[in-house]
Amino acid sequence: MFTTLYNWQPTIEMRTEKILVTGACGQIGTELVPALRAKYGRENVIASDRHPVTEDLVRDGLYVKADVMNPVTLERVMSHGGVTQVYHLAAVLSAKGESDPRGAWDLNMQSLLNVLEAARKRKDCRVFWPSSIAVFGPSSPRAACPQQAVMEPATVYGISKLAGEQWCRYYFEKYGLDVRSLRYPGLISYSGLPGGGTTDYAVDIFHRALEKGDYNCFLKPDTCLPMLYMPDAVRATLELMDADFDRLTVRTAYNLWGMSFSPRQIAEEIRKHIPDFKMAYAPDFRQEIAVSWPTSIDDRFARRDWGWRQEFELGAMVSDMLRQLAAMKEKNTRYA
Ligand code: AKB
Repeated sequence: MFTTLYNWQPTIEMRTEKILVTGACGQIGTELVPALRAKYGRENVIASDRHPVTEDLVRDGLYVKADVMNPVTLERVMSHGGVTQVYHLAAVLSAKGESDPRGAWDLNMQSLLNVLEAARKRKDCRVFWPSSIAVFGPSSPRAACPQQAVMEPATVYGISKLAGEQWCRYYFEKYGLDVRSLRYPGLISYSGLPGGGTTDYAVDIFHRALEKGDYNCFLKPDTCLPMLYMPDAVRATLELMDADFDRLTVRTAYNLWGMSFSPRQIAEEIRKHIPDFKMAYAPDFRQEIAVSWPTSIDDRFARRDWGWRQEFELGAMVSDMLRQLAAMKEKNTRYA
């Protein structure tokens, strides 16, 4: 026994990851932070945002109010926390970005450059940054849009994501910074609410269906878009960040896909659970953004390089969303 212990040598050097999540109170952060805390330990994950905080994020672990637009603050937080991984989620989304294109560009680009630069200065710091299907535009293939396609985005958000992808690749090639990225489709979640996206209807619809039994959709009934359920999105993010460095062949951002559906199709699926659910349509400026995006995505590079497989299709996602939201409502009523 003693000899065995005496001879024991660790085969790989283990290091404790220290993680910083920016934009932690947004739609992705609200679900990614708990997943990271479960995986790495709550003492090793710092959630940060410049907005008022989500209560759970503060109660359940480390939280710092910080503005990622300030490079000095960012570098200080990273160095005090001994950060080895950054998940940079802060961004202005597609629809909101169109009301202030310059502001959206400044925030999306400057914050990314601040993160890339701060990570480059640290030794061995890995970065995750979300890109989006918004990098594609009207001239991209509509169905099964490939990893490499014509990209002429129609929104300032899309332009910033496309430029951001090139910055990520540049930092990888020029400085060896290990930046990893996914082109998320529309994300559907029950904990975090989206804010300012074109695909937000696919989340809002559940809240209205449960509260009022109806929904007035801002897209036309047959506008089909690629989507992904948040549990799949969180898993994809963790899997990409864990993937073998040598297997990654895409250093811009990986195409990612879960399912595609139109407002009419999701309404029909909701009606299987809430038969009286009523849907009306009042398309606005977001319709034009939606039709500039592909209807489905070819994610074979993600499947090949790091084994991506989605779990949820439309039916399973709708059942789970309704079950989770009903459970949350029940809990809030009980403890209110
Ligand atoms: C949006 O609608 O802007 C986002 C996205 C597709 O990136 N959900």
